[in-house]
Amino acid sequence: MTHLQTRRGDITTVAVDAIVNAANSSLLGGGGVDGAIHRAGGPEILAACRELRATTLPDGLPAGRAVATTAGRLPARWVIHTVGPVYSRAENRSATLASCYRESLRVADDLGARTVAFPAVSAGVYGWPMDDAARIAVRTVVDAATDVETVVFVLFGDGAKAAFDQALSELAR
Ligand code: AR6
Repeated sequence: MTHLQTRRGDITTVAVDAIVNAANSSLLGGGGVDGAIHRAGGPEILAACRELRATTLPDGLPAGRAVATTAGRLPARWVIHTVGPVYSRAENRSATLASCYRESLRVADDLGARTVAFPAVSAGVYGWPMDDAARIAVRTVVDAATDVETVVFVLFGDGAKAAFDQALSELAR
């Protein structure tokens, strides 16, 4: 069974086997956690992303999928890039958000990663309400069939940490 933890902080500083990036389909960088990961990890990560675009992912990475690269000079060994869905009131995209977590864990299993850190995918620029994003994240990781032993949700800010703690406590009930 996978052990779930929450922590407040900056995911680029976390020493786990793999950290997950909330990227966009281009894989060529952006703001938020994506910008922070590329800044802290250095140009090796972008070079690996460009290589993926030139080879296996000419059209980019679709929402709900995940792919791994080096973590450059980050303390983690790998970065697993996933693309969350943009939040929509008109359309329920929860299955795509759940897929980000499931696919990231599948990639982690392929790598042999045992400890994985996630940010709150889609809950920043992509506009997903934090409470709902947290519930989907926690439920999907708990239900996933994975060899990953520990998942740490690394949350930026007290509100995000409280939302994930609440989602975890709802599970326990
Ligand atoms: N460590 C942990 N969490 C962070 C960090 C960090 N260093 N920096 C931000 N967050 P976002 P999205 C939190 O916008 O909504 C990018 O431009 C942030 O507070 O990074 O999936 C990509 O290139 C929020 O709670 O990702 C895409 O274009 C959470 O991480 C787009 O944003 C996710 O916010 C993806 O948007």
